[in-house]
Amino acid sequence: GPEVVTCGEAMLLMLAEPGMPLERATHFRRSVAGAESNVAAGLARLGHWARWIGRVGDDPAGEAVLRELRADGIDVSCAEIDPEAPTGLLLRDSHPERAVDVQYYRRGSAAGLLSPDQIAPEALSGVRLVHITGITPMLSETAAQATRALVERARQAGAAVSFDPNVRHKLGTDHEWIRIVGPLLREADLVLAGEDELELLLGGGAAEGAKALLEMGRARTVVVKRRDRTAVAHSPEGTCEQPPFPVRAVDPVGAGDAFAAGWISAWLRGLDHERALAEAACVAALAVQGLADTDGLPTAAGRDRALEALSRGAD
Ligand code: KDG
Repeated sequence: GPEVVTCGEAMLLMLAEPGMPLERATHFRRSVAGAESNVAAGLARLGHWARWIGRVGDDPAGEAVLRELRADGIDVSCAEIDPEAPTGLLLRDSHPERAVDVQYYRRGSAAGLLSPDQIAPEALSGVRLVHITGITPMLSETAAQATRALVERARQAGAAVSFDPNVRHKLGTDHEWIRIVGPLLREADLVLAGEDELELLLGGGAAEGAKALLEMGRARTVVVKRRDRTAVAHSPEGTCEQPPFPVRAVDPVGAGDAFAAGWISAWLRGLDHERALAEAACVAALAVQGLADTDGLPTAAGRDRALEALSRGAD
């Protein structure tokens, strides 16, 4: 059975040719977007059995999304095709430095019709970790219920819960993020969050927020991705830091998902925090060198090779 289960919205991605602003772009490449399916793709590429749960529409976009996820080695056996609503679409441009222009066409999409019914206990049997992000509960009330059901089922299955807030301001107001996603953050065993996200969801500084989460007794590790791009792992054993690897970024979108996949893979293999952070930073550094969200994701051998080369470069 799968080692990891994740759940969210996978969308058809139309990616403008590099450097072109969205309103000027005429050539688009079709790919797939979605934070949770990106993490599943990262884990699958690294050699893990990863299952993605979600809904797409009964349309060519949905068919293309499922085919690409399958081709990426993701287990989509618990994904469903919804007869009522269309597959979500994401249009974006691609710039190494400038902020990326992301346009969602996802309101009323099939993913929002996700409900707790789709979270069958069998879908989680034997899994070691369930990965959730703040995006899914922000899609709709039933998707929020499904996310909470997933956490509950993870506990019943004895699986750990990892959580990335993935705050997307286009999906809700600050208040909605705090109200809907804040409680999920406090339910996670492993947290991977941006400095700004912890500030928003917990109030106050991110390091203090991380310590507060550990003191609540649920979280065992809180990884903070700081504004200066250093990643810091906080745990009851202490803290450990990883600066970013200096690489030339082609497209920064998907870096956080790649980081999460790298971290989770290391966790599944029982590695220590220092090594886990280095692997996560390495997978992220490789991901930003590719265009679409998942293009640059490495195999396990590719990660090990790159980590060796990057570490040598850092000496
Ligand atoms: O993490 C990358 C995602 O932002 C992208 O793939 C789309 O899931 C997405 C979202 O909601 O922004």
